[in-house]
Amino acid sequence: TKTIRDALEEVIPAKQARLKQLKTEHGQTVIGDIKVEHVVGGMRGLKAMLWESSVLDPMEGIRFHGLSIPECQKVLPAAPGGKEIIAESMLWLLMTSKTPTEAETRQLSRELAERGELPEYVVQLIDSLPQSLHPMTQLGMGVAALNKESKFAAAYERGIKKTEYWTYTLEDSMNLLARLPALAARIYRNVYNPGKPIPGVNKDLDLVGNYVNMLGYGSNHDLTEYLRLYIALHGDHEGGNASAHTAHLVGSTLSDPYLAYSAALFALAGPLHGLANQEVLRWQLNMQKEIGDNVSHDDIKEFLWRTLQSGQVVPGYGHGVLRSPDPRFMALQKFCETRPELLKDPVIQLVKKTYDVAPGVLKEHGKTKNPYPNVDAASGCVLYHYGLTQFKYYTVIFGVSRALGCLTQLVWARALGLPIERPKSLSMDVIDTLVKSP
Ligand code: AMX
Repeated sequence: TKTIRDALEEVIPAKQARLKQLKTEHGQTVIGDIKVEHVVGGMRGLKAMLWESSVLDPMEGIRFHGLSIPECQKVLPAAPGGKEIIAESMLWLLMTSKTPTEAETRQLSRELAERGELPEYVVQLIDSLPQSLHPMTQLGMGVAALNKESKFAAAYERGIKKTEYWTYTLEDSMNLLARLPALAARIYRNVYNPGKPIPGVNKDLDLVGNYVNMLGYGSNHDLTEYLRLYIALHGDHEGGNASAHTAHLVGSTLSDPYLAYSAALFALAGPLHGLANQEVLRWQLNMQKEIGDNVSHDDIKEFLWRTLQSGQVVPGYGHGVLRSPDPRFMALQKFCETRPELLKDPVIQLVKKTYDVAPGVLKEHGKTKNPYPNVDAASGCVLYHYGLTQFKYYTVIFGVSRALGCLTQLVWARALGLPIERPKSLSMDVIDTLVKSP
């Protein structure tokens, strides 16, 4: 059976040739304008970055190498005994642009499991951190510390050719992906269940199967399936979002994948980005506390207006690119619809009812360009239902997932020889001069 490395090796030459052709034939072709609003508006909409593994359409949402979420759900292999996409089949698709076979997926699961134990010094580091340190800070620190093991950094120090960069980047990426579950599970154990034994990595389980097992929920098949789907869906969301862009920027300095991904995690830890999923649940539970369970749509509307009038954002709604309901939100809702016990859960019902009215309220409020839910509006309530109630931990799960896309890009950035990122900044004086005589 082909390994992911074999599969990558097969597709790299054609992509390298394609990029070379693009550069020589179209290096000077104009594909967009730069306006002052881009410079002062967070570069929203500016087409300025190469990212192969996924493309986000404002209306349709994400496609992974051209495949929509429902298409991925049809073609990507699940775990034995499961139905949902798993991290390995998504990783294979992102890395190679090909759909893996069942055998390739199983082999990748085994390869990751074999690399999955944490080095002792990282265990000690994590165990030494205060219990009250935010789980995301701990995750970022643990990932950064793993760079002691970096094959890329060691090879670079030895002196390697540019054409070899990607192979060491891949090696680091595989080790990092493999170790994220043990790292993230250790953080969960230390913060919420100190002293509880953590099972070792089971070589026969998939990455998320192992993660859930180490979190202490291995006997819950539905939660395992939910997290498989969640982690596959959060894996990649094109390149411009803050975490992906950070990984790409930091990686472009030839900083190793551990350092690059650690930086990405600290971008993910912001409330406008990944931390939104913790914020959503906190907000929905406040809503429940204030207005109760069996509430009318009007009660929710009122609560929404109170949030907006106090100057806060409605967490889980709006998006930098999307202009329609996020298909990841829809896929997670669908997961609930097939399980009657989830539909009966008061918090899940509240999330659904909020979705019925929030777009209308946000449209009337008139500020956000996208009044629809993003993935975070739905992701936390199901975890909460299954007993994973510590919502400060939720972004860590997102962080385990987003490595799929960020690390894929790092491998490709090195395979394609992409340069250090260095956009031009302007002062207001310079902008003034430019607008007077463009
Ligand atoms: N509630 C209230 N106001 C909102 C809003 C929301 N959910 N979303 C956007 N707005 C406001 C903005 O704050 C901005 O107000 P301002 O003019 O006073 O600064 C105005 O609407 C225009 O913003 P925008 O162009 O529509 O959005 P953006 O691209 O600047 O920001 C995002 C996108 C996601 C940060 C924003 O929609 C937001 O803050 N949403 C809530 C937090 C959230 O759910 N984040 C998760 C995003 C997905 C993810 O990364 N995991």
